[in-house]
Amino acid sequence: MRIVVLAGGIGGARFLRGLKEAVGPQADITVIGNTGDDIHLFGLKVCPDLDTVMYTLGGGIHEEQGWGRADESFAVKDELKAYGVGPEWFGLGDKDFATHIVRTQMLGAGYPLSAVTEALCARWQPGVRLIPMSDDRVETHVLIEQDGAKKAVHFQEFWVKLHATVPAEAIIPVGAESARPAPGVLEAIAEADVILFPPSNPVVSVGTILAVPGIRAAVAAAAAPVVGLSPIIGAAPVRGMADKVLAAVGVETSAAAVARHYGSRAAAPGDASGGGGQGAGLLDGWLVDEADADAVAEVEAAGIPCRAVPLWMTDVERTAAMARAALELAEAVRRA
Ligand code: FO1
Repeated sequence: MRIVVLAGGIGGARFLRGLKEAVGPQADITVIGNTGDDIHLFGLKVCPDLDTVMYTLGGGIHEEQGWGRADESFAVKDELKAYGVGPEWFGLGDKDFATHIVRTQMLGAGYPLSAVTEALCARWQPGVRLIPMSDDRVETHVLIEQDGAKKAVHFQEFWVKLHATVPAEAIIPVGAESARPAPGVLEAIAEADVILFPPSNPVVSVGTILAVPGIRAAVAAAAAPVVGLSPIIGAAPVRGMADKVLAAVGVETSAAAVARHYGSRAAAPGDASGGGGQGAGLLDGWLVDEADADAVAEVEAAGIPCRAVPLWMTDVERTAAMARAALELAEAVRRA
């Protein structure tokens, strides 16, 4: 079975670990990774979400943190600080630096990011095919108001430095409008047997991937069923600060509102329940947590078959059960 997953960082990576456990080594999993979080620091290109997926599936992740390397040291960061060179708020460890040096060196030699990612994965053997959404530069910026003035800051500055404590007024995937899907992205979507949206951030992770021209349309037109898992349980994100960026796009922090935001593939064009106001909807199925069982009827009323199952990714076995539930729902809604 060919499974395509549109993934952000920590939530996407942890879901993928459960998915791999659920489907076993025979399954063919292609991960289309968000690169809107990418940042250039100290002359190096850092790809947090690609690396989080690669390290998590390759056994090198700092488990508690969810990003960066296990058993990390920070000698380079400390030396940079001694020179007065920052930013200090972004924690790049020594082992992690090596990844960014190799990536930047290969990019400088003319390799596209997709080829570089493949080369890095040759070391980590994540057991999936990891493709960046685009080889072109896309950088998510967040419009905020500070000291009475509006300004756009890099997503990492909003997320890590400001801890998303300043209201986000708009999310801008800079460069997305002229980016092209990386080689293999559209083909993987068209040839997939199942497409999954993991419980990643619907705005700055999955939303940014869908903002690359051609990807949203490919998902909407895919022969495979598209099933998503809610990143919201109750009125709060499973992890991270998804609520802060959902507000910026006018979406309530609830499992049902996120489903409506993605929209139903079954809804007729122009139907208010389909497409989140952005054209054709994307979902054939949606999973909410048991705590949100009340939302099932609301999601189904929007034309999206929905089931309530446990969605806390507390360990690999429970996450594998979530993945199985998503695949079962995909089978149940598969078009004849
Ligand atoms: N997240 C933090 O909260 N603080 C950090 O200092 C930090 C550094 C960092 C370095 C490399 C990397 O791959 C990820 C890193 N992250 C850090 C995570 C990252 O900011 C976000 O969680 C993702 O971009 C959102 O998916």
